[in-house]
Amino acid sequence: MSEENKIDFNDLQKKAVSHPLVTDKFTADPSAHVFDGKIYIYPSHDIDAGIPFNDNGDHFGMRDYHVYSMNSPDDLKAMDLGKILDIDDVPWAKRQMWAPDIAKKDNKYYFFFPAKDKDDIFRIGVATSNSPIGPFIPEPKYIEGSYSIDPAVFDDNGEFYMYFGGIWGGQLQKYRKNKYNINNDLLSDKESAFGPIVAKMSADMKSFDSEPKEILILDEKGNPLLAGDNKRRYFEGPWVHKFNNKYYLSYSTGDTHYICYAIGENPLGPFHYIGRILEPVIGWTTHHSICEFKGRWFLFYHDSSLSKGVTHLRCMKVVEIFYDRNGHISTVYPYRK
Ligand code: FUB
Repeated sequence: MSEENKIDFNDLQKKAVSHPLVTDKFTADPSAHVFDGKIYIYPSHDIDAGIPFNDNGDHFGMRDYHVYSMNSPDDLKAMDLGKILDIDDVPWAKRQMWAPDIAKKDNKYYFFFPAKDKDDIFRIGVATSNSPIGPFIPEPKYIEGSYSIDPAVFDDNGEFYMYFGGIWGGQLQKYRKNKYNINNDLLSDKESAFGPIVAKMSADMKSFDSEPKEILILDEKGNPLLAGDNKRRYFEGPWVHKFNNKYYLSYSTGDTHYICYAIGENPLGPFHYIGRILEPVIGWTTHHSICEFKGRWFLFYHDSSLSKGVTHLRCMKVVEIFYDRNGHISTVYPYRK
């Protein structure tokens, strides 16, 4: 949905299946986790950096991160527990702190975040804390071999995998087999689409233990989704969770504005495309995480309803999701008819 001027936002609020969890700041890309029985959310902190819209996403000029908590996803708001990281504290980062994630290992918390380095190349950094609310101390350098955006770190029984990557502004199209070339670009419609990249994390969670590898997402015939299949192919915002012993990879389709998912037997893939989790929201981007709380499952996502449709001023929301007997997730329609 991008016809911002034609939308009746009051009517939309009435029809929305969920409401902004935070109203005094703009928040987006919520990564939700349960630590010690409590929900913690790590979103992007959207600001108006005064930069006009372009396809590189330069208008997403974020400079810091806050952490939020909820006692229950049924609560109507999330509590701001304060700032946990500022771009001025990260020696390698120049601009654009985009969608982050966090992982807990051995009672330490590792906060992962993308930002552009001094050469305007997206990299992924890590900051460490003894508490989910910080203070987080950033490493002086970005994770070696990291690139592009949207890190999501999945804990598979003590083995940690980072999924990352996004095309267009996320720069993934500039890479082939982990190598950057400024002349590389988007693939033609009949080529296999870019997949998210996965790397196993080392024991100290500050480096990759394996060469990053591209994940395959297969269609119903077992063929890779094609780059021209915009309604199903990967664009950005990967998230992996496990349900009934299967791995679910969910992601945004970017320019077609869906959150879709695929199921696999292995955290490294391949994954088989299943369908949509979330239909388009108000605003250009859609980005999510999935989190289990007390036996129920929740989709954390965002839309631009709080800013009345401004693409880069978003608000995070949460809605319960349900699986059918085949383990398929029912599609969420964010606004009732
Ligand atoms: O928030 C900036 C970017 O917008 C994220 O990294 C993408 O996933 C999209 O939500």
